[in-house]
Amino acid sequence: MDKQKLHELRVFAAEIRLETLKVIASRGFGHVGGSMSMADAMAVLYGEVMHIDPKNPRWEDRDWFVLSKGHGGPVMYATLGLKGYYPMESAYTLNQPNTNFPSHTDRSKTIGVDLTTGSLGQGMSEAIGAALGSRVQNRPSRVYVAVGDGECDEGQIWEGAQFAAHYKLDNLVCLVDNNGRQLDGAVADVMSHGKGIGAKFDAFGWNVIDVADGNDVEQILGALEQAKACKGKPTCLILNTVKGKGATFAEPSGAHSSQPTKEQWDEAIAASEAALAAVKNEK
Ligand SMILES: Cc1ncc(C[n+]2csc(CCOP(=O)(O)OP(=O)(O)O)c2C)c(N)n1
Repeated sequence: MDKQKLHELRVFAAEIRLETLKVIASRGFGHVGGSMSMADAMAVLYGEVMHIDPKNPRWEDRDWFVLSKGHGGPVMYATLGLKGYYPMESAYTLNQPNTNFPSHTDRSKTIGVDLTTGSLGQGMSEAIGAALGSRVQNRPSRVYVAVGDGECDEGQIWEGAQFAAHYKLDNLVCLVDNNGRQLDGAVADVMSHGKGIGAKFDAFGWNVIDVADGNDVEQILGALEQAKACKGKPTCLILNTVKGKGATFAEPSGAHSSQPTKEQWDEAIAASEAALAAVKNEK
């Protein structure tokens, strides 16, 4: 794999982490955990894999991204801002009155958000509709949907999984943010997934790829390339990630949402800036 490209993607992921923190810090509290775990996948999707045009966000032949775990809005706002969909600073109004950056992603408010989410499970169905619609209209668009492992408790995920396999939607990729935690504890304690989420998607007829380190851009990129080559079935990536990855106050506990003190915010942002500088210096 192209070393320079991987380096760029690592830098982009570190930038996304820093901006995600800044976006949430502007409000003082929010969904740090499930935003930070997704930063690397966002970097690979928006930095390399997806066909998009930030100057023409509703370009009809674009690839689509649906953050079905819509509470991770800040990581999406960081990514889109860094890609130039809007000035990054405008997202420092997270969840404030009249903002275009609500805590959960909303296509009617934020430039570059393809579909509205927040009620867990629904984004999967929306993404499937987009993938089927794209095929019916003979468009080249591929659709990427990110779901949480806690979100996979929703029956709607599995109705969608059955539908997508039946219609052989090979233009659909579901990325499971398998960080092991949901709102009020470990996924295994709240509602265990038996033989695992990957085994379930496999049973529904999907192509399943386990990404051992879902915070490693090289592994994510390799898996997304495999997904593109798979014909006749949708692909599911199990991204084994760390909730809160890179946030000094959230990573140790894997907290779902956080309201740190000013000192904790300052410490986290300084650490994230240092991490970005270190990645930039890597060969
Ligand atoms: C239908 C529905 N039920 C409950 C919620 C409240 N809720 C928001 S996030 C969350 C936990 C999600 O856990 P997971 O999917 O693992 O997200 P992650 O750990 O990746 O942030 C819950 C229960 C919701 N948004 N929608």
